[in-house]
Amino acid sequence: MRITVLSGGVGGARFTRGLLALLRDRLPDGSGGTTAQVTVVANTGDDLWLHGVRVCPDLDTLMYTLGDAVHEQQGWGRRDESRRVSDDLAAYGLGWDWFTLGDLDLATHLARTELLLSGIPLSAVTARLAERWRPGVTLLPMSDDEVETHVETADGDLLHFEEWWVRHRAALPARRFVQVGLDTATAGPGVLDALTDADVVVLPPSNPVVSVGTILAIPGVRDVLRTTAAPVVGVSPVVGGAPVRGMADACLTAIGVATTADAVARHYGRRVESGVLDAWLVDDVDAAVVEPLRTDGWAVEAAPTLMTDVPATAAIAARTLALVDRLP
Ligand code: GDP
Ligand code: FO1
Ligand code: CA
Repeated sequence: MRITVLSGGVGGARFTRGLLALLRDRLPDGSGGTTAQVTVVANTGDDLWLHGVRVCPDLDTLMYTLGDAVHEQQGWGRRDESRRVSDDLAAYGLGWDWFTLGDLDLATHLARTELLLSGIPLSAVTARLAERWRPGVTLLPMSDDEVETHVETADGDLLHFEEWWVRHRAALPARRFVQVGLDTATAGPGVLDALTDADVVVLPPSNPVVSVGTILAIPGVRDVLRTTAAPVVGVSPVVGGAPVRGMADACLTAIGVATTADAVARHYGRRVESGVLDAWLVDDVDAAVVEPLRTDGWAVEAAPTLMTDVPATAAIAARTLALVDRLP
């Protein structure tokens, strides 16, 4: 079975970790792995140059989470991290005091930068770094071109997404999101094929605007997603009218979408209309939206969707895949 996941960082990585656990149980290959092949198409819109190194937050959260090296509570960066280099850079008045590059994390950025500067594209660099972490998936950047999400604030400033998200905690009202570089970007190697050749495509509980939305904006992705023979199923990142973590509500508000499990579904849209989804999983607390969505033709189910640990997430992944069986 070939499964393709469109992912941001923490939400998509944790979902994918549970999906792999499920597949190892259901489709074991005898070595603790699975006969299923999972491909993750990762958002690279958060990426930035800092101190001369290329930082790829969502690729690194996926690589560290699936490689069992992530700082679990933070959801980003490495376990057992230190910040000696970052603190010493501050002594030179360099860097941002609100954005810390840990010492171990810095090794990843130095390795990636060295390989990029040698002329290797991000997709091949990612595959090289992933050899060390063995994430158990094929990890594909959405593009080998730099496409950085910027936020246009109400007073017209254009901030890099990370500054808006981390420094300002998304508290500055955003007028719109701008993907700088999109006009000359192409989908990364293997990305469109991963959607065409999949048996199932999953939109995990990632940020619908700056994670999945960014990937969908890459030329060709939305079109291929709308036409692939694979069913496309999604999981709501909004539970009880709020994001489970982070500030996706500020992102949704910026694009005029309510922070509810059904508004996000309708924002993605059904493939039989002009959208990208065939089915949607909401949390039990949002069970009230099931009937109205079904009345509008949606295949939708309610289930527990809090990824409290790997077994719980494996159960969520099972309910997500089960949506396929209910499709007409
Ligand atoms: P980021 O790039 O690190 O922000 O991570 P993603 O974009 O992949 O995912 C962030 C989204 O995951 C947020 O909008 C959260 O609401 C959602 N999320 C995180 N944990 C959970 C969970 O346990 N259950 C559900 N349903 N959504 C979650
Ligand atoms: N998030 C923070 O809230 N504070 C930080 O200092 C920070 C540093 C950082 C360094 C490398 C990296 O890959 C991610 C980092 N993040 C930090 C998380 C980052 O903002 C998130 O991973 C996503 O970009 C949010 O979608
Ligand atoms: Ca992210």
